[in-house]
Amino acid sequence: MKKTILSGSTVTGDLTLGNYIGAINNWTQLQDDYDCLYFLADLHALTVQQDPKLLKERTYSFLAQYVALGLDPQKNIIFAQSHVHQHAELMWILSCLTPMGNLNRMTQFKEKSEKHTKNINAGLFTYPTLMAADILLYQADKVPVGEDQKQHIELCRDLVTYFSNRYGEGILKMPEPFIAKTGARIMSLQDPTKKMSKSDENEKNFVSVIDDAKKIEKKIKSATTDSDIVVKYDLENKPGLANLLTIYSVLSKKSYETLEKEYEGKMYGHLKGDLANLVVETLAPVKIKYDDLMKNRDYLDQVLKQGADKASQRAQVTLGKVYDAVGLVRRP
Ligand code: ATP
Ligand code: LTN
Repeated sequence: MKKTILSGSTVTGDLTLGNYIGAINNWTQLQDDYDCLYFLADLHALTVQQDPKLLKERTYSFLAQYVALGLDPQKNIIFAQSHVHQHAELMWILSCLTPMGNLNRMTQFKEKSEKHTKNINAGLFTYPTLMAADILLYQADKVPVGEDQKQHIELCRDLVTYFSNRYGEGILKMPEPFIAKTGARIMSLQDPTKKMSKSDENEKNFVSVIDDAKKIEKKIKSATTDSDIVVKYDLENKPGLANLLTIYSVLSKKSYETLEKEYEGKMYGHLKGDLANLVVETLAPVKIKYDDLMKNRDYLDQVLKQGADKASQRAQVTLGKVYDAVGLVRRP
């Protein structure tokens, strides 16, 4: 029996190099050896205000980005969260087990409520409980995410313990986070003390996986670095350069040491130029595939339908067990 992997991305903005390196690049590497489910977190997107038309469009766009980045719909179950109603239902049960204190500790909530001061809604606060439902419905063993999601997965693990203590062991499986050693936290290009984020209002801070070559080049070349001239991975003193070296290292599969040697005696500008070329080369085929997929709505709908059918079946098995365990009467 293959182990189960589940992950997803919130449908906001366009996927960035951070999402690719921290998450989706790892998802594609797991698709042959694991039983994988990857979803479009459209319900999560509603925690910040969305234009309804744009959200619909973006859901298709995200699906096309997933597939263009290498997720094969034949090997993985790919689906939209809102197509499987069990997510919201399990969330309710888990909400009744989630202590307010645990949610209060979530750093993402603190950051997002500082950013969206006019829309601090209950959904933004309880979002990690919905994320726990996403994971637990499919009895996932591992959840491949970037560093920023570690705390949410910890909450999910706590909820499994609370649930098992109250209603019995073996109904919900304890998941593990799966966080890559390199690239789990790609930083903003202009401010390397902040995480690269696809909903950043300054687009110079991120490279989107569907940006054109010109944009990519400009953004990488104007990334903030220090005024020194020695190419060395030093996270504390040279965070901007360290970020570029991390991107370089993951995309080229070369170690920091190898890169440092290659750039001995060369200027930062040289490295930036080469990195820009590497990013362009990596993303050019993605953009071609993406444009092609976006012209084929029928195909995208077919992927969504197939994914929703398979995911719903599995989700219902878990939800049935949970409803039973907590004492809800089965519908006669
Ligand atoms: P938003 O700005 O809308 O909050 P985001 O860029 O943080 O979006 P998510 O949808 O929250 O992206 O994340 C999707 C996946 O990408 C998650 O597994 C997350 O951990 C990972 N991820 C997000 N940003 C980064 C980053 N800068 N470096 C590495 N991984 C990241
Ligand atoms: N919260 C995640 C997206 C997400 C997720 C999940 C990731 C929602 N549900 C379940 C892994 C497993 C984020 O990246 N913002």
